Amino acid sequence: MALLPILSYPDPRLHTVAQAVQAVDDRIRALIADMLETMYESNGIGLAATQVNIHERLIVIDVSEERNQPMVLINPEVLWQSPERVRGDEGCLSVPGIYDGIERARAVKIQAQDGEGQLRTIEAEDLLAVCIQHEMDHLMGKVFVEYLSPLKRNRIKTKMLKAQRAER
Ligand code: QAP
Ligand code: CO
Repeated sequence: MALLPILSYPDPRLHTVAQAVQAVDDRIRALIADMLETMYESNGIGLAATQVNIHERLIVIDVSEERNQPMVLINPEVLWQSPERVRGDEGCLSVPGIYDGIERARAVKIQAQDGEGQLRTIEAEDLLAVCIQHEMDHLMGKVFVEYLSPLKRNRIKTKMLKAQRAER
């Protein structure tokens, strides 16, 4: 197991479109373990492979209070999304310290392979549904701040670049 470095916005690699996972083999199983460890260590509720610079369609999520319900989504596809939408504050491990309101479908039905490669259908609502949509956006190269106004996005970009410069 290993902690993986997380790409920080506005790193252009966050805009890479991920490719399908071809087989759930030892390499993917090791990646899943490392991504879960990285997500828990960072106190995140979701992490997409894109964020650790692996451009394959793999997501880990745990929205439970106890942090003991890991969920692995491989090659996820949306089958249905509710017309009902909700607005809630989102954050992102790639945009630390930034939270803002984003509108999303309140519920989604998705199909994905689990950590064993088994195809499953998942119906999700509320926080889990929002988290799945947020993470699936990462696989398409989209970061949540891109839903905000250009003014807000540019302020966030400047703030992040300044913080990254201070780190070095
Ligand atoms: C996506 O985000 C999400 O700024 C997952 O300092 C977030 O795990 C979906 C985090 C909210 C739905 C609602 C962010 C940790 C974690 C930070 C995360 C931070 C430390 C974000
Ligand atoms: Co994110």
